[in-house]
Amino acid sequence: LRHVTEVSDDLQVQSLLEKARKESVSTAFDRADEMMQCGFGSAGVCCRYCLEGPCRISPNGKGPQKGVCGADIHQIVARSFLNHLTQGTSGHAEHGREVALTLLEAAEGKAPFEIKDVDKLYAVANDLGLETADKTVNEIAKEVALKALEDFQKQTGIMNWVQMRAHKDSLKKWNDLRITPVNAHLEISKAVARNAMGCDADPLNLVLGAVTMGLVDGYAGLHLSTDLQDILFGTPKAVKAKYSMAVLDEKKVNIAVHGHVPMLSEKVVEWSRKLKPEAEKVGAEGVNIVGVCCTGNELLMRQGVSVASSFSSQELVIVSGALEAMVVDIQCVMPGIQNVAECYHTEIITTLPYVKIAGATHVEFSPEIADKAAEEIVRKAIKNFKNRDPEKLSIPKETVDAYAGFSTEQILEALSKLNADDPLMPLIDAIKAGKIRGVAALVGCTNPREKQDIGNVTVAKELLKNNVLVVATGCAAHSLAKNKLMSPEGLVYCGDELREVLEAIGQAVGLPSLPPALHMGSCVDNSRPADLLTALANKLGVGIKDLPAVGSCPETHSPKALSIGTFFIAHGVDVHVGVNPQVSGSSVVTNILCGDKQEGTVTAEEVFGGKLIYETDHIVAAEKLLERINMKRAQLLGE
Ligand code: NFS
Ligand code: SF4
Repeated sequence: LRHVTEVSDDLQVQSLLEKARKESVSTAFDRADEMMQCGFGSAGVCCRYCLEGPCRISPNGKGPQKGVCGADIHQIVARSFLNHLTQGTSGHAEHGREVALTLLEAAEGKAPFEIKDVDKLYAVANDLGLETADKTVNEIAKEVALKALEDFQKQTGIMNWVQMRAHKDSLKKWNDLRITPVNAHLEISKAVARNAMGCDADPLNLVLGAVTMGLVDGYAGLHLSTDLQDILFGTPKAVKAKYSMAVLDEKKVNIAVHGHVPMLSEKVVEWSRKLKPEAEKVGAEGVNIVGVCCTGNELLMRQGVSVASSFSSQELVIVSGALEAMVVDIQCVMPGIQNVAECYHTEIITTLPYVKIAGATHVEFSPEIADKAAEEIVRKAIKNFKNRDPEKLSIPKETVDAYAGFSTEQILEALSKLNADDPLMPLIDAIKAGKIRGVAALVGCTNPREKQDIGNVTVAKELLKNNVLVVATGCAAHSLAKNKLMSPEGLVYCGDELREVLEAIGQAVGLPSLPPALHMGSCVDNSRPADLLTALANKLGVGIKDLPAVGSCPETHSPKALSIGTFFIAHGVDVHVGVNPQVSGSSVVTNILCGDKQEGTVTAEEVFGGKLIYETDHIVAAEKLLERINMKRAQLLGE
């Protein structure tokens, strides 16, 4: 097993992992050491798509070079890649669909949610081309919800959210390539079908299919979810919150909300406040909600709820011995949490009919019964408080302050203090003058095989030092926050010129400064950086591919990150991944995704203007991203 200092950069995580090991509790970090990674799978060269197989092809040329059906290594790798993308995309599409249904039920008075951001509702309705005059808020909300659901139903045309949100140059490119999605379910189903034995066997065509998945993810997943969640729960505004395992409170009933969709967790927060008197009756001072993964990000952005853990250390929240319940919905929920919970008093509560864990408690959640379910969950946690074992209690001490809540709307509002008529201008001026060299989105996860936080933080610091504006989402944002990159304290890591810009904007809105990294939300909120880039490109009259903008995903574990990354590449944005994307077995697929412009070959860079950069050395990765930023600056500004 790795020494705890090799597992995470976070001292609290290290000490909790030590505790887990002492108590003989298995966690993902240790299982990662015990589980050998299969060389064939790592290269993407094994196929289990039919019962003639499984077939695997050795990239070193030894052994059979074709599967039983005749598929070669490139065809197999391309299908594996499309399969990953389909996985990732379907998660986000389900997320979007669930939110759309909730909005519909809320608008019809069937679910106990209200429209919190009426302005955003009107803005989205207008963008969709809906008539709003003489209609009530609920009538408009219902029409918006139905438009969203069309993106899972229509059989011709293109998705409403693509039409509404895509930059026109990008959309033209996708239409020319005939890869623009019609509806999310149709495309996901088609992707599964084309990947089956005896179907699509053209690596380039399969990769283009993967790009369609990226677009489904980007619009039916990211944009649709963000828009509708903002309408239902409010568009985030700058908010101060606390990070680290130390946000657990010894004196309170602790509930961790884990997963992705904010419907349930928003209600759990509401009921934790309502049931405070009951918590007091069992000797606690109240109920403390802490976030894990992206549900944590959603609550942080809108409610300022503290965040305990990112993905890879989720089990260690339980090892603190201080957690009465962990309530989960979908995605990134390790089955391992149940085994860990059985070693402590924590109750794992699953909530959706299609995401259950053997041994866990199940409290079914659906929008109509949101209040009843949330009340029952909080009551269970309160009841469990008496079972806490003081002997097993170990809550780390220090929390870190961080600012979050930087929706595109919030960023524009801050910029409008510098230029009320044209809020984007101060940003564009700073980019043109080189005070901001470019924009980087630090996104994605933490991965138990990687040393936690170090990749996310190293890449971010290198970019900041070189005056690149950093925005962050997902679990990567968590790494940055814990390392003070989301508070003015972290300004020391910025180049002088970037620091001046951040201070000027911050002071205009009454803060000492903007933080070095702007927290834009959960992974579905990667729509927000995309919106910001679209606005910048429109203002400059160029395509998104022409902007000095990059994405970086140093520590991902999730196929969702690959589909989000592909969404950005389809816009011509270069995307770095620090973890093996499992395509190395095919020189053809690798060249399409990562290759340079080269005559006679088709590469993402040539077609879209951006490529995939796979680099495990964090410093080198940052250098490569800077190089790309400088190249795009040279083309855009003639530098
Ligand atoms: Ni994104 Fe968020 Fe975290 Fe990765 Fe998982 S929680 S949706 S996939 S691990 S950032
Ligand atoms: Fe083998 Fe072809 Fe079947 Fe895959 S689809 S398992 S390569 S025979």
